Amino acid sequence: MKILKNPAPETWSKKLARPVQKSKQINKIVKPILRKVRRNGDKSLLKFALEYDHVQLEELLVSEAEINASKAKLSPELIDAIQVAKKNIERFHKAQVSEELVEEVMPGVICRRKSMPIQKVGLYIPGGTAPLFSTVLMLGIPAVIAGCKEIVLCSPPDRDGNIHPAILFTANLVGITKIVKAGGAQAIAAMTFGTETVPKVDKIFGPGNQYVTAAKQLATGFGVAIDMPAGPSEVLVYVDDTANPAFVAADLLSQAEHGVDSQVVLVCKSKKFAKQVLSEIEEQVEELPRKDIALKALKNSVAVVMEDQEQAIALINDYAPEHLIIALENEDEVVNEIVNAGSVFIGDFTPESAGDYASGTNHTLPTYGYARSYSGVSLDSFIKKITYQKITAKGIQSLGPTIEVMAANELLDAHKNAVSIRLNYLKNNKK
Ligand code: HSO
Ligand code: ZN
Repeated sequence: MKILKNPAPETWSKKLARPVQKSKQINKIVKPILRKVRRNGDKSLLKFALEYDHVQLEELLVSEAEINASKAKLSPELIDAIQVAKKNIERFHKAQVSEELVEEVMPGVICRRKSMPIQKVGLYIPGGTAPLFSTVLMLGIPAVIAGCKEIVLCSPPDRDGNIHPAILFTANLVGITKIVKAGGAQAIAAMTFGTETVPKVDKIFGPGNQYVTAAKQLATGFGVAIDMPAGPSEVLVYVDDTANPAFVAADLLSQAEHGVDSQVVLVCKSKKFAKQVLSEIEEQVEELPRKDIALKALKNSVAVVMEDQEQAIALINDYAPEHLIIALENEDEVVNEIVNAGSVFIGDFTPESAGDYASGTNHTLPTYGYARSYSGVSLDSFIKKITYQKITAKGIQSLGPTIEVMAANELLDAHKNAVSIRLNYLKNNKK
């Protein structure tokens, strides 16, 4: 991890560049997968399971017996932990439910707006090196609260044809019953086009490797929405010398262990503090089972010594981190200046891990600078809003002339007539 001192604004985008993704080559592999699943449905899913997951599946759908057996495979403390996390995440996401909005904008002109669940959603949960059962909570809970009619979860099977029991247990706990053994781009293809087993969905959620990400992006070309464009995970930690270097190092490493292409950024006020953090990292990384991954991620990472607070805030807003940890003497004041970040963690005792697992906020967040324009997943991601209007006879009489004059000036006479015909009717049918 390099240390930069007071870098000039024009150098920020280059010096804090995220690792680039080679999407062209990936699309070359992913497009045929989409095509095959579209054409051959379940048959291709079974073939891809053999090719990529090295397992000959009998059934794509997880059986009730498998779901029921999952609990016994987990320790009681893990079951308790999942339940505590579920409660907090449920509470915070239930609080996001919004009331129907009704506004009589003029006498007799009533406008309403109401939330409607997206009817069919697909959740992708990666398998592989880390079974992300926490993501089942983060996506499944808001989907259920929103009232989505169909929720399907896809996750890759292991070599024995099983999905990790913690994923199955958590899915069942939140109320998801349709779980499919399918991973990678083929799972995304199945949810995009539908197969005999997998329903075609309206929106696809969830993290994944570059193939999954590319497939999700391609799915948008077939009318399927996605949660957000995804890139590797990242954290930016902004601290002063009052912070605890060991805490800071632990936070940076918690994000670095996610993947070799993760990026972590330290912004602090003195070189002395930066050095303390770096030596803490060196010590702590030795103990990590995912040390090799973390070390590679640290190569993409930087420590920035920024003496001027205003400059530091400008750099953070420019970078737009997925996760932002702030531990400063005047942290509340600085937090108010942040305009671009996925999720903000405030104070010495608020590690990013809290939001990753159990505090209640969602951990599916915009990476790669998308925090400038995207929100993280929340209840809103699973609903759309329908507007309604009802205009009375009195209402159209007062609003009608406004519409007529606007339509005439846009040279859209049929629009104008739709109003005039009614106004004339009312004039001729006065009681
Ligand atoms: N930090 C990850 C979420 C996660 N962490 C899941 C642990 N499990 C992406 O924001
Ligand atoms: Zn994490």
